[in-house]
Amino acid sequence: MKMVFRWFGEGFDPVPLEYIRQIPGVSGVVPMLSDIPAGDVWPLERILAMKRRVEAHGLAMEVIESVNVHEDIKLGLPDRDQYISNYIATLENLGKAGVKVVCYNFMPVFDWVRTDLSHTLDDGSKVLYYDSAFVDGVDPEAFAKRFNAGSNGFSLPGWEPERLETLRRLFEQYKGMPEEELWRNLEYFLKAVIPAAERAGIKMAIHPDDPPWSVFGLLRIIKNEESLERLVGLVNSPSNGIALCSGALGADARNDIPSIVRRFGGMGRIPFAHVRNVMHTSGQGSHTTFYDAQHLSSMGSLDMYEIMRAYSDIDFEGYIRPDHGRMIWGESGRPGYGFYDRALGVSYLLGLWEALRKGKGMRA
Ligand SMILES: [Mn+2]
Repeated sequence: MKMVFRWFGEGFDPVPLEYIRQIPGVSGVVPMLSDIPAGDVWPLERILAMKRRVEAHGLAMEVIESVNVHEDIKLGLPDRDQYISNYIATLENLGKAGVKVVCYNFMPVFDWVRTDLSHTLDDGSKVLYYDSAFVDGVDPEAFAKRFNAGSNGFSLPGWEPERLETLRRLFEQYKGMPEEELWRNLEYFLKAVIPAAERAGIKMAIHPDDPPWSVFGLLRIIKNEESLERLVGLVNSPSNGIALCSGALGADARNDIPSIVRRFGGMGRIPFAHVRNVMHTSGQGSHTTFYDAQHLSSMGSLDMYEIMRAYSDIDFEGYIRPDHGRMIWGESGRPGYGFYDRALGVSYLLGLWEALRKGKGMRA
């Protein structure tokens, strides 16, 4: 297992590489070229420059998150072939730079969705919070404005201001699309991209939809064990994998994360893991609320020991990172990506890992 840490790149992340290097046990960062729009090719020189910068800080750059999929690919529009060939060119360049895993998602229009980016807990810390009442029946454009207003000046993946202008058009385009059509568009994309990923020595890792249910009437298809089973079957290759996010899937209490880890990790289809907790604050049903909690089992609804035990049982050799952290200790930064709480998450996960490995008579 290799512990890594999300980093949005120079000028896009207030957390300096110097700080990340000081977190005990972190061997690399998971960066992206944040200024390149979805659909454009990532130039090799830019990738290599980022890699040099990361490595100059004693960190590795073997996982990229995210190379975003252009909406026209998800919509299955005629110009998707051009965007797919651009995607392949990006994978080739990333492969040349030694990248091993590329995380992506196939969520229409938006990346992850929360309704409050700065919800205060009893201890004064701020968390990402979701309340279905603010999503159901609310105009998405007004919602997006409210969302960005609470993001401390940072634009969030999938919610960039320039995308908001086309929001209404995108909603029109997805209107009435059956689930099966989105699945067909995903299959078309993977059948083209996975062979190229194999040649480039890259494992593609799909991030589950977050939350794993429909929002604003938009389709969400990567949401449970059944959909992951279908996903890995679309193209039978180790390069067609999953970025298993315990928090994204765990927002739905019906998802048994340790069992999913054992099943797909045991098949070698989890090259990358996001391990974080989530607190269900309502019954699951017509009105759902949750927040992205502290990493500890005792602070959320997921049993993190059992999740890490599942990774230990399959002798997980992939990359792992903490995920959405709280804002604590006076920090202000990118919502969900504060430095301190994610660093605490790293220490906790590594502590669980050491105990589990040594309990099995193995090295941590
Ligand atoms: Mn995640």
